[in-house]
Amino acid sequence: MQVFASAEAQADPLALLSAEMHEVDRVIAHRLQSEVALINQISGYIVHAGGKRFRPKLLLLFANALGDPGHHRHTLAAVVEFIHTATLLHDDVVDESALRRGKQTANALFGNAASVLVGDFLYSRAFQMMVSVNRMRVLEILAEATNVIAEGEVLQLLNVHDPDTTVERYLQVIRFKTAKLFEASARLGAILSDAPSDIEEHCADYGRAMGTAFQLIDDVLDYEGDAEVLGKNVGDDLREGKPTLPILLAMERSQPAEREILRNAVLNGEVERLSEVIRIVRSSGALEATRE
Ligand code: GRG
Repeated sequence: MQVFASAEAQADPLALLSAEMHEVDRVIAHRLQSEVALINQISGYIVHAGGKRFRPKLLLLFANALGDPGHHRHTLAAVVEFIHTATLLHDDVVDESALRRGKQTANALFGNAASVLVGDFLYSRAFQMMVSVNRMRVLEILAEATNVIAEGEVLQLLNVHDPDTTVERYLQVIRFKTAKLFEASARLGAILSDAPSDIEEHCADYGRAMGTAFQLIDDVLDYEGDAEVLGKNVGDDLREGKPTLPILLAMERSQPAEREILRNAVLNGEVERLSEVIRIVRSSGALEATRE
């Protein structure tokens, strides 16, 4: 079977995407609604806090490119954004983060309990919506993806404060916690288009590679000044004791004295010598190596 993109999608995929994202935002606003005012307040706050909507866009790009004939893609695009947002709410509680998307986190504003519970609301609302699409394969993909995301977070817990962790373990964490939802989003675009399995696998591979690169860049930005633009503070991961790829590569490349400073930074989390750590990571060439 050959897969054809619609003439519209071939002509200008990005223009089509921006029009479609209005529709996705409409679905998001509609499906956020709850009878409980506090849920509306918190979910409205986080969903409209300026997220980039990467995962819905990825799903729509593949659905359009492969000629999805139906109308479920807007629902599923909203579903992947809800799942993503639920994970962010939970993650900010786990990490005790104060900033997200350049604004105060929901946990900082509304407290941990409300944040976790609204995350549960968004996740279960996403579940209702995916069931309404009435395709078992869609359910399988999203159920597996959320399962793997949660596993990734638990694996990360095991990595935190462990300076002896390996690059392989770090890569597994980011494939699980970040790349899996990118992979699922791209794959769903193919599934909605009834693409043959080899095309579906190519889409999934692309999504996984993009998600992995995305998280690597996110981690690199932790050591660079412009991270503040993204609402992160330089050194956030380090303060949480997360040994990310730049740190692991810098350790491999450093002399014993500098390696000891990096090890202590990961072990203790609270980084008194942050500027020194940043200098070591930068001068080791680890950031450039991460980009490769
Ligand atoms: C609720 C199913 C469920 C699981 C909870 C806490 C947790 C398990 C998972 C957290 C996973 C996580 C936070 C991964 C990091 C993903 C990441 C790179 C987030 C930032 O993505 P952007 O930049 O965010 O796309 P915006 O703000 O643009 O939406």
